[in-house]
Amino acid sequence: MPGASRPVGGPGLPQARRIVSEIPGPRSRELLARQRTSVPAGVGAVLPVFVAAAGGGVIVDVDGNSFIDFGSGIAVTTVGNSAPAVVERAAEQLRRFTHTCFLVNPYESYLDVCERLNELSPVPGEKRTILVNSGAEAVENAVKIARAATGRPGIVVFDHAFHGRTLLTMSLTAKNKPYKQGFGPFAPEVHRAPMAYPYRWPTGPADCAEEAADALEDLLDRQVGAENVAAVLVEPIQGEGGFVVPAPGFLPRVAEICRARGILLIVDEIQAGIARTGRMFACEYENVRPDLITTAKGLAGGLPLGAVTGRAELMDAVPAGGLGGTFSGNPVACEAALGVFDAIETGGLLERALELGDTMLARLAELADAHPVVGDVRGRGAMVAVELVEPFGDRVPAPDLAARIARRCHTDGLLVLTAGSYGNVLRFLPPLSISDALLDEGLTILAEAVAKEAASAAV
Ligand code: PLZ
Repeated sequence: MPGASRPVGGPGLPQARRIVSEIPGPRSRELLARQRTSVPAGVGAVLPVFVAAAGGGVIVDVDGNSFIDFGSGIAVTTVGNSAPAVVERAAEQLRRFTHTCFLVNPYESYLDVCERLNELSPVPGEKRTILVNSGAEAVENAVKIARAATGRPGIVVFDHAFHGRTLLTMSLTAKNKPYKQGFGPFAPEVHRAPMAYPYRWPTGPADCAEEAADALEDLLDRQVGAENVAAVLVEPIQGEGGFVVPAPGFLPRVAEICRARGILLIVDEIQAGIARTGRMFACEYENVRPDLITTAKGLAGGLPLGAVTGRAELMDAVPAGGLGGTFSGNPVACEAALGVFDAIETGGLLERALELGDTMLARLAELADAHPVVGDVRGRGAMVAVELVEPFGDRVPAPDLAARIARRCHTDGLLVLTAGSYGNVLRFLPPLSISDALLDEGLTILAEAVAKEAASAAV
């Protein structure tokens, strides 16, 4: 950034959109050229501007452009980038000690994070939590624990699911390209059931929950054999799959189906959890009480931390030495997570997520009324999306239109992300620290981009 070699982020950054160069700008282009010769081509970037500072509701790049942030680093900086509560605690910890390895010498902040997650999570009864480094590692550990506790191998997942990029979690993920193509053979004992996706359910939304649950029962009882299944793993709102909110009643029926067969229910809250939807955990919306919950992303305000929280008797089924990792539950990340919990509580961030959601859903509903290409508007709290379809036709996915709208938003100074099995979903995940003014401005930029691109799509 010209004239400022060490910019400071956080809420003190000027909260304004400002575009001063082409996007990406000259300095970002230089860095991109370096990236091409130093980083493999398989690592992509949604908006390839290099970041100088971020905070509140903006991301400032190395050319001095300031973007409104509707992405939060994919639902990670929920409490804001460089949020003061996170920075202060993490910085103090950096000066005390950076690492001991919890398996070698434990430290108290790890326990504090586990106790908070045990208190807050809707898992019933006595609970335990293990900390890890990432979302994928949390899912891997949840599956290990479920298998050890039940003595069964099978895992059932859903269409449109995303659970990570490691061998097991990529096998659990639904979408072939870009996540799986060329990376097989995949982990065995993974079975897939239809997701209760109201907008795309063949018989319409009314019977979606019941019919999808019946299909799960059929898979368990007639194909796999329930006695071979350790766990059903489900996202309470599908993230990468396109912010699919399961038809109401589906998740409670999945829980019932599992309970009746001694199958564990693992809810993957990695994208939807930690205040994002206006509840600490998105499965609370349907009063679902999972056996195991995975969290990551928003948990430590940007530092790498994941967790599995579960019923004590399941978590304790693995003998000492069976779980762990060198960096797992790093003390700086633990302090950051404690800062996140404080920020959520003292900042009233659950309510703020609901407010942001109300504003977004209202504006997006207007957009859907005005433009038939906006086929569906859905989400909860600050986790909201629109699904784009061709102007003529029956819900034909429009991925090119989604990409064009996203690109127009980017050049106009609004960071939005795409998602969905068909690549036709625009998703909105603003940090909960965004101001009303920036949220409003972002939604106006989006509305203009949709209007312009929808007009050219209809020609
Ligand atoms: N489970 C529900 O959303 C990560 C992926 C970004 P990690 N989603 C963002 C990308 O393209 O790799 C995710 C998720 C759900 C698991 C994960 C995996 O979490 O921290 O990326 O491993």
